[in-house]
Amino acid sequence: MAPAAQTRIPSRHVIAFATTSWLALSAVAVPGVATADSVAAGPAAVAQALPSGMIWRLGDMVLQVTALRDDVVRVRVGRNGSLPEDASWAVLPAARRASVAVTGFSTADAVGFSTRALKVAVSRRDGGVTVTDRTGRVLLSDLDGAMVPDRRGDGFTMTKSIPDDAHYFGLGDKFGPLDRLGRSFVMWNTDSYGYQEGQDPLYKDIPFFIGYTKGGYYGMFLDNSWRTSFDFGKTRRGELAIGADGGPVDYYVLAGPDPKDVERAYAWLTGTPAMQPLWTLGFQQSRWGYPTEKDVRAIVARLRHDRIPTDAIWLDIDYQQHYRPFTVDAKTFPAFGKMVSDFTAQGVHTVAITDLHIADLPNAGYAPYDSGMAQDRFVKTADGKPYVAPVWPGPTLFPDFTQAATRAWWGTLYRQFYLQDGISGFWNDMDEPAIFDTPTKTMPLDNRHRIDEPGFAARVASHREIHNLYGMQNHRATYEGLLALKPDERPFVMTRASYAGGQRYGVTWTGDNSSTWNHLRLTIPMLESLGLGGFTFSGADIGGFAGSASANLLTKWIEVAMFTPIARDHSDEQSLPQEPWVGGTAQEDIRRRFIEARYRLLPYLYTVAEEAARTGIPMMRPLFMEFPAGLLDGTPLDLATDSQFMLGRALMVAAPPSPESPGPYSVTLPVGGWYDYWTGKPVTNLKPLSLWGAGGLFMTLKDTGPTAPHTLGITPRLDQLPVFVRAGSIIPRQNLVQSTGETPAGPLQLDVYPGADCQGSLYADDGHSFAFRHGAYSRTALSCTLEADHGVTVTIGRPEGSFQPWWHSYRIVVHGLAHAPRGVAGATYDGAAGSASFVVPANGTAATYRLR
Ligand code: MIG
Repeated sequence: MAPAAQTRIPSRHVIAFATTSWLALSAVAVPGVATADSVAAGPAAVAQALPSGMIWRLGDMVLQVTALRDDVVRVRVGRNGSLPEDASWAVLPAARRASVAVTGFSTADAVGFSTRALKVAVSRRDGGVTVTDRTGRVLLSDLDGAMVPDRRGDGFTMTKSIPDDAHYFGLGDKFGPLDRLGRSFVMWNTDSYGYQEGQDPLYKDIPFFIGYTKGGYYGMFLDNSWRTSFDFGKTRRGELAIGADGGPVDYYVLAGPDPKDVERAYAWLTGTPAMQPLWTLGFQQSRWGYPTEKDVRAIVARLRHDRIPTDAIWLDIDYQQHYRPFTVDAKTFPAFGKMVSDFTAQGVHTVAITDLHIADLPNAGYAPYDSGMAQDRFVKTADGKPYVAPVWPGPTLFPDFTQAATRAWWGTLYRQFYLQDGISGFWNDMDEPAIFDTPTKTMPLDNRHRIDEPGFAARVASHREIHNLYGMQNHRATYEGLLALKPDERPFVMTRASYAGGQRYGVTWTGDNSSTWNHLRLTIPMLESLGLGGFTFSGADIGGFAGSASANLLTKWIEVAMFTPIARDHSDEQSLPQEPWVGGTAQEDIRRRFIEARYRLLPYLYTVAEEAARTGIPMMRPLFMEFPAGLLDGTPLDLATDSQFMLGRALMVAAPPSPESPGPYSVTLPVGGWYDYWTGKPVTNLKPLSLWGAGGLFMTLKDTGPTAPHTLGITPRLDQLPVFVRAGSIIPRQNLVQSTGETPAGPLQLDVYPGADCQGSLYADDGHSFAFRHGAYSRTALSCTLEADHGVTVTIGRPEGSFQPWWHSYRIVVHGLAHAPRGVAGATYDGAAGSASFVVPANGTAATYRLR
């Protein structure tokens, strides 16, 4: 669905354009610079060779290609003889300024350069850019006309070729299959209550995708905040059309070919996700429609009474006076601060919603209005008046978050809640921004935002440019405001809208999903896609927001969600109750068991979370990220199943592809061997992998050896969720606690699943401060070796870092043992489980244990 303003110009016009304007070029040799093409002949020439790339002048168009690193190139196109403003809300300044030396080349057809990982060729004929990797694999290649100017406006469309075997992943919170091939998407942050499959656009703008072709992966990030569109061969087969209503042609190509390298490079460009406090990995309970303090207290009391491990209770707009942010309704919440501290005493953190809606309330003593007005902090209309529109509080003003001073002012509004009342985290909703009573659901496009941001000229920008950034800057203002108030605490802020790079400010969720089985199913690719775009700390409302979940749906949803990064049960004001006990004790028992499973897994979850925050590799991963070799010919495994996902390197969750169906399904088991997470036993009864297409069975993999993926037949049960452990993993676990604030009793458990390349990691820190940045963490490398005599050697490395974790001993449980092992004193063998366990001290030294 391409917006009208960016109609693609037919290619005959492109050719006409090329033969008129582009012929009139002249070569400009720059003294002192090793010119890639100083003797350029032909219609187009390098105007300037840079040590890290080149600049072309093509009539009034300018094309700059720069190598920021060997594996990251940036392409910019400007008009009217100049390049666009070199500024970004997403890309970190240090990344934008980075450069690496290139080697220029010149042929009869093209000029360009290569780095150690990439080659960029600009066609002499039409300026088309082709990016190739080291092996000659074409990653992105312009179809005729590098960047086709849309003469009807300020927009552009670029068209790149789609290789026959291509697939595309990413773009954030889109709601459909993981593979974007054959679909098109619009980036325009939109309040989308009760959205359904295929509905687009949704809440966030993350214009970054990972492409697959010829056995490898690469990344492409279009840094343009305007309304943009991505058409992956939907309108025209074989054509990837990327367009925008305005703003710069400014994009980055990330070499890969390993998808983890792409993720690391994207994090280098746009930042790693903000490390979250440990408690945010616990179970969180929320609802719109806990109308009084009494109701909220009753929910917390029941959670504790029913022994549902819980770390957070959320307060939606109900607690506010007339829905005015930063107020409390003293009638319905008479002892607000006391309530929060009572919850804290029970190990329950309070998270409060604080929408950006500053009520238009002159002379009423509403401090956010008074100080905001006095300081001129609000977005203006085209004719320069503060813009007022209806949202929750009624007539509302909108903070001008693209100004540093406005963000600083916004941050001060949290003082009472954060410093006095003891609220642990905040929720920024409606920041697309959503506006009531207007068909566009948002502000007039000519509203005026003031930009005050390093790299950008101080200028006034239209809402067209700022719309997709507004939520990100709201999120940032809150994050930075909390940091200013408590500089050594990791802020917890969840936003609904954002833009690329917003992961630096924390958490997001998938908005107003619905209580349907299809939503549960598609939550998996949606969260995976958010993770690919940096937003690894994401969740979907457990049970669904709009509508009412059946007891079975809620149960299955809790099961799956316990293996996703943020696990929050939330529902609409109109929905039937959706807490873990709804539907009776049989259901509650199943749900509790899964919530407990998550709490036992916390040492692993936290280790994976820290890895994500340090490297950018998401917690929740498509199979292709761990098994890039894919199917026979390299095809991503996820095409065979997008209801399976990896949580970290070691765990694979195989949610049912049709969760409402009682029918059996098959799970794809990638190469290497698997254990059942629940029993600890090796998975047997594997079958050769059969691939099904639209027309039925189209291929059965004949190779049944260990180098081929297999399938396993599953008969679904309400009380079970298949989870598998990759052979060659060590998973840290702990004894059950009711909240992350509680210290587990007994040793830390290391579950060893022997197999090839056996490894694991164990990370801990204080769970809430930034002391880990200065060495106050503990990271232990774990490994195991499967010996020729079927013995197993387990090695625990010497912990790195100065933090003293809570455990003093390890219980090592080695799975997959056919016989009682010898070699370790005091080991007990469980013949039925096929596992041996023994307890050893955790005394800060390295140790090796040999089981024979
Ligand atoms: O207009 O605050 O997505 O989670 O419960 C609805 C009330 C506003 C939308 C959020 C939802 C939240 C609700 N909000």
